[in-house]
Amino acid sequence: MKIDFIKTICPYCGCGCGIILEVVDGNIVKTLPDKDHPVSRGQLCIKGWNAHEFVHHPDRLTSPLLKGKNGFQKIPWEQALDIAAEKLKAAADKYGPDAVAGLSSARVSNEENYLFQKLIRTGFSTNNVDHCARLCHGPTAAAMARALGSGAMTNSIDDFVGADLIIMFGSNAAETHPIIMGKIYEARAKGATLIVVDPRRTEPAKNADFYLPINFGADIPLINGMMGHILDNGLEDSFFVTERTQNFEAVKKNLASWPMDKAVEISGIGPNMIAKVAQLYAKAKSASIVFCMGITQHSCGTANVHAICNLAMLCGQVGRQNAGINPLRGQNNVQGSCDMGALPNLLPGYQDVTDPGVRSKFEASWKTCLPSTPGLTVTEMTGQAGDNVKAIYIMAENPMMSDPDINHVRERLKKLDFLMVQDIFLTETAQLADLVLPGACFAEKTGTFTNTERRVQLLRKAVLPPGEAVDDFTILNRLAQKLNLDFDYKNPEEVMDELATLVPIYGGINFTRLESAGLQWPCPSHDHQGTSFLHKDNFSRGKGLFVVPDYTPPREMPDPEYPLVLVTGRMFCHYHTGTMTRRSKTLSQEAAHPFAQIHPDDALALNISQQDSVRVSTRRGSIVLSARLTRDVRPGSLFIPFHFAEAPANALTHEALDPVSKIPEFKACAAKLAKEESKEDRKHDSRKGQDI
Ligand SMILES: Nc1nc2c(c(=O)[nH]1)N[C@H]1C(S)=C(S)[C@@H](COP(=O)(O)OP(=O)(O)OC[C@H]3O[C@@H](n4cnc5c(=O)[nH]c(N)nc54)[C@H](O)[C@@H]3O)O[C@H]1N2
Ligand SMILES: Nc1nc2c(c(=O)[nH]1)N[C@H]1C(S)=C(S)[C@@H](COP(=O)(O)OP(=O)(O)OC[C@H]3O[C@@H](n4cnc5c(=O)[nH]c(N)nc54)[C@H](O)[C@@H]3O)O[C@H]1N2
Ligand code: SF4
Ligand SMILES: [Mo]
Repeated sequence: MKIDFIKTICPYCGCGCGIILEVVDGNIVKTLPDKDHPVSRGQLCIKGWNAHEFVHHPDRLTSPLLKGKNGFQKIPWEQALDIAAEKLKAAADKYGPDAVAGLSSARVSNEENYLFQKLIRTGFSTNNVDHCARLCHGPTAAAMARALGSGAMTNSIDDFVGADLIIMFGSNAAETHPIIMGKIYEARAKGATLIVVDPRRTEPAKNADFYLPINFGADIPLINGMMGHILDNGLEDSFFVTERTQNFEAVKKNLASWPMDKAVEISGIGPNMIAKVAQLYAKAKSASIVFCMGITQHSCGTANVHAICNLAMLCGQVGRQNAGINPLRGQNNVQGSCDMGALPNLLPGYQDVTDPGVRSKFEASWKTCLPSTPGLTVTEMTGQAGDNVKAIYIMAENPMMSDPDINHVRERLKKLDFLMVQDIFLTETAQLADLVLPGACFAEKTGTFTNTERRVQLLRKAVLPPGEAVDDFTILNRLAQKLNLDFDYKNPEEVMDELATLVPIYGGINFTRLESAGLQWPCPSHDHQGTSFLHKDNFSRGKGLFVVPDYTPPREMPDPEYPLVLVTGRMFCHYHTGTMTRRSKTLSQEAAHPFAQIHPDDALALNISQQDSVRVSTRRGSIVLSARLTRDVRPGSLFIPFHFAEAPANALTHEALDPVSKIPEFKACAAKLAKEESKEDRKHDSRKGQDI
């Protein structure tokens, strides 16, 4: 018997915890926590502890699949890659370069993302490459890059422990970033004040010193109310505002149109509470803001993030070790996939594709001519599928579950000339594909992931992929050969070395230096130790920019026909479209079935009891799932996690987009609820009844 212990990184959330895979005779039998890991230090959440459970699942894709008249049939790799190259090229030749589009992924390595965007840009001469960051922290990237010069978390995860005050806007980190929540609780145990702003009474809300049950989409009014109070009472940091920022006068003028009673009316938070948290935040020695999808997934998402930046700059609570603005990045490698330029307007390292100087640097290295106009975003690609866009290559994303209004997405994807999906399972999206390529998962590859605190970390191969499945790095290289492109990298390390020459923030990073604890970018040179917090003496853009945030309410408000507000999001033991966690025995046992959180008053009015089958409908579609009655949601609202394919929340969601970042409004639309008279005996999960 051969036993190995392989140190690597958890494949789920952006905390980027260290795990050790125990491998017996080529099979992973256990996941253990890594005591030496700089972030997790021997701790993991339930997903991390069970990270190996999907790896050897019999549903794994084991060979390329081509769709024919009688469904999918297995084909050899050579044939699959020939078809892939031929079909993608045919679309570009017939309809022009922008008829091809690619979805890259926050689940795969930096090196794979780098190759993917290089393949799309150099292979088809289009910037039509994007990924799920668009659905996630797109507004953060847009607003923080504009206001501060960088869209990343300003501080490190450990820095939370030293903060005197932490205010969380729209983040349920106890379920979504559990290891970070642990650090926040550690700070609280040491005396820090915890303030939580969320329409739902989440676990962080229950453990907060001050909980603000805000109205949906009303964060700008709340923050404007706080800023008005701070200015009226002279609590601002005028030295910081004068020395380090610009355009404050415009924001100050705008605040004149936000008297306290207007902030109170729209946000639903009382004047004393607004005043109290404003004072605490302004007066704290070091205050840290945490924010997540409750802020970004709104049609005013970018403006929401500007409001947060304004508040922090007004009080000088940014640019210090324990004070900053911290968007918790969601996916294991979403920071990295953005860093790698899997974005339609930016080349690797956030270098603008419209800048001729930038383009010529990449053109010289890649020996090619690059397109200069920004490409399409995720939602634009699917929105234009069948019209301008004729062929889409999707690597490691599942838009048929994760995009808004999936009934519409399905219709659109079906209109394509060619859809190719590269995944580890036959997902809802892969089922629609003409060609499916079997990739390898995190445990079967080397490379790097960059976590939410900008820490670039090594991923180590523990086992072989199943059957003929091949890692995404190899697939991309082989496809590049078929497309006659000028690249064929020997290993991921070579990609990182090339990246370091082109991307200054990764300039000092190489695989050898990452061996022990990884490195936090910016790391510009080989003698640089990495950067734990940003914007110390200057903002990355020079002066911090105040921007007037235009408040707009959610695009679809409740009405007599659809009287409830539907919020969608996550729960602890499942991850996104469920392809991995729902194939984990342990995690599935924790939560096996889809449910909607409903307030008991709404349930009573409709004669709905705990665990009844209910139908939730919107103008886009309807789903049937089980009722979970809880006072954690407010009357007149529903919360549904989007992990369950049998009751997909995105059959209900709305396509309304934030005009700047193009993120969909996943966090609010109008819905109705009815008891479903079903004969079916619905199974119940282990949390039966405990919520009410
Ligand atoms: N277990 C688990 N962990 C995950 C993931 C997962 O799928 N499962 N996914 C990862 C990814 S990619 C991401 S992006 C993160 C997301 O992590 P989070 O953003 O923490 O998760 P969500 O459940 O989407 O939403 C957070 C909260 O926003 C609140 N909210 C809704 N509307 C508003 C509003 O108008 N204002 C305010 N202030 N709050 C509002 C919701 O009630 C919800 O509690 O999680 C990451 N971690
Ligand atoms: N209603 C609603 N919808 C949402 C959200 C919400 O809050 N509400 N949140 C949005 C957000 S923040 C996000 S980030 C998106 C996430 O949306 P997606 O990225 O589409 O969701 P995932 O389930 O993470 O999809 C990743 C896919 O990659 C595959 N995969 C995993 N590892 C590998 C690998 O190494 N190689 C290959 N080839 N495949 C791999 C998985 O099997 C899976 O099919 O969802 C968005 N959609
Ligand atoms: S907190 Fe995130 S990275 Fe850490 S073990 Fe849990 S899912 Fe994995
Ligand atoms: Mo996300």
